[in-house]
Amino acid sequence: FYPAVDPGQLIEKIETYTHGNTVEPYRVLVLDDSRAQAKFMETVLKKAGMNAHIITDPMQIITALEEFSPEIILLDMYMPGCTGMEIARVIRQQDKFHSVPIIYLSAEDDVGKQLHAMSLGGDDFLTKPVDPKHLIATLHNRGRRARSLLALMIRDSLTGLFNHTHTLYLLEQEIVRARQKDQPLCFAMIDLDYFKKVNDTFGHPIGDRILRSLSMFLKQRLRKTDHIGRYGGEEFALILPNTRPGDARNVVNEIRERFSELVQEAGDRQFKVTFSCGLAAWQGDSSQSLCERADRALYVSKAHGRNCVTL
Ligand code: GH3
Ligand code: MG
Ligand code: MG
Ligand code: MG
Repeated sequence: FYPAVDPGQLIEKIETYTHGNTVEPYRVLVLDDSRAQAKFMETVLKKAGMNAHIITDPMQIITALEEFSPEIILLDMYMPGCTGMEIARVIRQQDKFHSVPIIYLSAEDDVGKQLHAMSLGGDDFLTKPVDPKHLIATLHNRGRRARSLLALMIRDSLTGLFNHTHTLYLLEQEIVRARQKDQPLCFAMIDLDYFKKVNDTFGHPIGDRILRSLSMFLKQRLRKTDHIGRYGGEEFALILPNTRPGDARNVVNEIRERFSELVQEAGDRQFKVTFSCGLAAWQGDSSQSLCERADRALYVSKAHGRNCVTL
């Protein structure tokens, strides 16, 4: 059935359906042992503006996950040597792909078997022959939802900065990149000074407002390629790729000074807030060791009277 349909005829319908959206193409991994069907799927997905990666051998799944990092997975149910359900289980075992949408695509029309397959980690079941419009609509909906969930998962809700987990993930990534490109990398830990007193004196909502304003302040003053995370309560982490230690110190020091001069307001009361910073340059060590060195430098800044940067 599949190869008999001219994918060219589908373009118009699909384009109407996707409203010519200009979202970043969804990365869709397709596993189907039938080369003809896989090829057909590839054509349909590409016409719909998706980034399709096709495999026909189930043994390639691990490599494909690793290298392609799909956002959605389309799985055939019956293949020689294994079933789609077994593949779904392998995918679900990996933390990183725990919530990636898996859509079965099969000629299996026994509802009991379909439900069983879905109970083993699938999110949808589309019966072949599938209407391409239906397929593309399903992929768009699943993809959009997966992306918005992911965006929520990696951010801190108060400040909109990256959360602790994602900050550490980014640090790992940047260490890999710094090693590959043989570039410098700096990591900074920022901790607001006497913040408990700020809360006690002016109230928690004012404290929250200051956390948000420091976040904005950091965003405005750092480069697009830098990463800013809320490491903990009143602690922030800065990842500064391709930055030499001396330059990092100058930048952070200037931010520290400007921030310390901002006049904060609580009703008719005015006050100032400062932060301390510990900075560490990557020395080929692990992310954990880099964090520990930044943390120790932060401790030194606190011991030296706060409102300063230690490298
Ligand atoms: P130091 O200069 O030694 O860092 O003193 P500190 O008071 O900042 O340090 P401490 O760790 O004792 O207290 C941190 C305070 O930060 C505790 C808490 O009141 C405040 N804090 C942590 N998270 C939040 C938050 O989400 N909102 C607000 N308003 N305050 C927070
Ligand atoms: Mg098959
Ligand atoms: Mg603290
Ligand atoms: Mg503090």
